[in-house]
Amino acid sequence: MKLVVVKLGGSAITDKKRKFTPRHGVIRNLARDVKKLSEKFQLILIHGGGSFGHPVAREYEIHKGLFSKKQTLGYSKVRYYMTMLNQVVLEQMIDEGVPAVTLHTSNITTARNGKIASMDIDRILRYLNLGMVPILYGDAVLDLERGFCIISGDQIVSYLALSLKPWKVVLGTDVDGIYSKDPKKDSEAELIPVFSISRIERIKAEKPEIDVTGGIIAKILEMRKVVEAGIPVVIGNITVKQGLLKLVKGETPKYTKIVV
Ligand code: IP8
Repeated sequence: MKLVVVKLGGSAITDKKRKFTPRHGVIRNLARDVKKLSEKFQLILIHGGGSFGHPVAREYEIHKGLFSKKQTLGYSKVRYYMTMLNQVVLEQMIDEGVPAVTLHTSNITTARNGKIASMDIDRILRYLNLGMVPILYGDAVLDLERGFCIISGDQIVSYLALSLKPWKVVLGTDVDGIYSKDPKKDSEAELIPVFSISRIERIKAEKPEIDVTGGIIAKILEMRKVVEAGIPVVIGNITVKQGLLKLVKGETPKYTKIVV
């Protein structure tokens, strides 16, 4: 079976404008797609933080590393709210009959200077080999230099992709792909069907204020090594019905393929 690494973006699975608000309908549809896909593909799911992880990480500046004792409560809170979001995702998967299993990122990952230093990939592979669907998520993790930090879902995606060489990487979000301008603010924004990482400076998308892991620009840069390794990376809308299903199968007319 072909392996597909899938990111369920925080902007798709949560309402980013309302703290701690999952988009239940979207998650349910995603679980249905995952159920169908799991019959043909091996899948690893990684979800983002959305309005669960980011506001708390930002409030306590967890992404900047440990510099004040007060942040330790913030670390606890990030972990708490991310587990809460993960439970919502996991519950829908299980309800749809997907044998999903969460590997809490923080428990299998160590970072160094804000980057993944090590991850227990063997554990992920063992679940895959049992025919299960591992789920990880962007999380607060221990950092060998900074005490702790935030590891984005995109970092996990690229780390796993480089280690496991999947057939495809699918980045699911709440818009059709990468645009010439911010599609939520500018009606003249045009979808870019093939986006070359070397032209990154051309993107006009503004960095969303609430995203501690750097928004779309960080996302694209994180994928550089993945596309350089020859692994196809596509980004598209998973908030529409069968959005994920079609993106994985390559049946969607609107999406962005990221190239070197
Ligand atoms: O939403 C970050 O993951 P992302 C998760 O994939 C936290 O950037 C805890 C903010």
